[in-house]
Amino acid sequence: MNPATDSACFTLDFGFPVPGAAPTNGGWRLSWPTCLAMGIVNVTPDSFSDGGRDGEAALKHAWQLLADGALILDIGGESTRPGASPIDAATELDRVLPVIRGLSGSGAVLSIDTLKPEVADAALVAGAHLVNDVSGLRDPEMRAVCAARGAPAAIMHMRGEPRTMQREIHYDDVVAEVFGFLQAQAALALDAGVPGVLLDPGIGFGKTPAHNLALLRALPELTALGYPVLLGASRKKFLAALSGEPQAAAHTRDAASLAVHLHAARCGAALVRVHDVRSHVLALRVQSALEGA
Ligand code: HH2
Repeated sequence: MNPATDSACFTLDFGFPVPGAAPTNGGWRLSWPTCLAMGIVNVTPDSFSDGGRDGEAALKHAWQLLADGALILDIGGESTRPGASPIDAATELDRVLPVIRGLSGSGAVLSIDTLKPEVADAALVAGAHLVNDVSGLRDPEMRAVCAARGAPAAIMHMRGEPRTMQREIHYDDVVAEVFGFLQAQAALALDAGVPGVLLDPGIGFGKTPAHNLALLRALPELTALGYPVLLGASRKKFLAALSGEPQAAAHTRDAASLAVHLHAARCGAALVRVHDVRSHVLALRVQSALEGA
């Protein structure tokens, strides 16, 4: 199947029942026909575009994103913006668990955005359905948690760690290195028993604007690998320069984000991770109609 041109059907496998998923031999499968939105729910004081949200505000925001048409909500308690300092697992759990518990049983598909296996594990027990790991399941313990709980994972490429990732960035061949890493990590995860994976090139994570552009232009090569692809460019800094307004604040970058995400959808991406769900859902529907999907 070539998701860029066929009437695509994206799938993600789970080891337990998930809202909207159908039973398969030994598991449950979530299927969707065209690129859809993963809504960002940051429960952080310091996220780069929408920090400052406490649990109650995050829950309200999450309900709005669902009403706006998000397929999945991605809930995060630790900012991974360039230069961000790490926090401990207890603090992260204090932030995300009330939101996950508040949404559990609501019919929403929930992703936990974390680097820590212990946070992923507690979030899955509390009602999350999949793990979004910006370090790409490099920690074998993270693969073990996902496998043991039957949770699929989003594998993202990041060079280094958030605190230092934008320093001295060098790749010999960014496309080959990033896509090669994702393919290798997908194989490791599936071998470890993780039921399904999404691949994400990690826009802005240890990459210059030129690296981001190269990866975006090469997206058809990533979708051709056959795994569902997730892309997150929402409000990221490189968009300000690309759109000719280098000083533009993060919350004014939604139009630029939409342009990148429509490109991703045309290249066969399965999901786009976005702040402004409503605009993306409407634009993706129009794009599908234009393509006759
Ligand atoms: N980007 C961010 C966080 N998590 N996960 C995936 N899979 N892909 C991404 O591109 C990605 C991600 C950073 O964005 P945001 O959540 O808005 O900011 P912060 O990390 O400051 O909370």
